Amino acid sequence: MSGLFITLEGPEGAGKTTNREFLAERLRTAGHEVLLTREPGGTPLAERIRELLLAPSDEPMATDTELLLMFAARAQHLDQVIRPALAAGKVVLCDRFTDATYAYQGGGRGVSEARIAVLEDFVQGTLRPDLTLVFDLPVDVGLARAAARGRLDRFEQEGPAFFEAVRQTYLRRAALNPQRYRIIDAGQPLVDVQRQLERLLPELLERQP
Ligand code: Z5A
Repeated sequence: MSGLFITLEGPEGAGKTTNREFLAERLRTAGHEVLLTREPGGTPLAERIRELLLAPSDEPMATDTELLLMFAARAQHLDQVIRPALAAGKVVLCDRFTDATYAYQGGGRGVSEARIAVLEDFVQGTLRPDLTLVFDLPVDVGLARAAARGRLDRFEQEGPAFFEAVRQTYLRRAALNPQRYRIIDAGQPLVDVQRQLERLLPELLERQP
């Protein structure tokens, strides 16, 4: 694979969606072909799985069903979008990936890391992101931002303890592998968050294929 695989992660309302266009634009300006995508989703079929995952429902979704649907959507996304783009030498900028599974299904729902790792190896083989930006912010700030947007999806209906576990899982994973992760202080005003991203750009560009 000759491209570069960058993932954007973080708890609820951290600003990944707000900032991904900003990053993509900067990378394009520097002359690189950027593919912007997201999980769960990124292909028509995977977006249909996303709808199943996010829609509130009277029938509780079993934890293993949720876990397997995440990886089913990911398998499709990898096959149709991510691997071909990396093979073509593109920069793939992906809003959430398998770190979200460790954070939400692992930290949040209590699935063991070992169980997730089995599926990660099965679906991804050896493919891992080259760089992961973790947009970090206090849970109450993120939840207030999400609530201000209106109707809550199935995950957003969880309580603060769930999101605190999600946040701590991201921070722990980042601390264990500082080579791959960069923490962005996403609790700051947007202009300051983007200043932090600007400062990271030379490093991102250095890693370019
Ligand atoms: N999920 C999972 O469980 N397991 C997995 O493996 C994967 C995902 C891949 C959908 O993800 C859900 O899937 C997600 C985890 C689960 N559920 N949750 N929760 P998603 O990424 O599509 O949904 P999301 O995390 O809910 O995205 P989000 O809440 O939209 O967060 P965001 O993209 O990081 O934030 P945003 O939309 O850019 O910003 C939120 C609001 O804050 C918005 O009104 C902005 O204008 C505002 N904002 C952004 N930055 C700032 C600053 N700096 N100051 C003030 N206001 C700001």
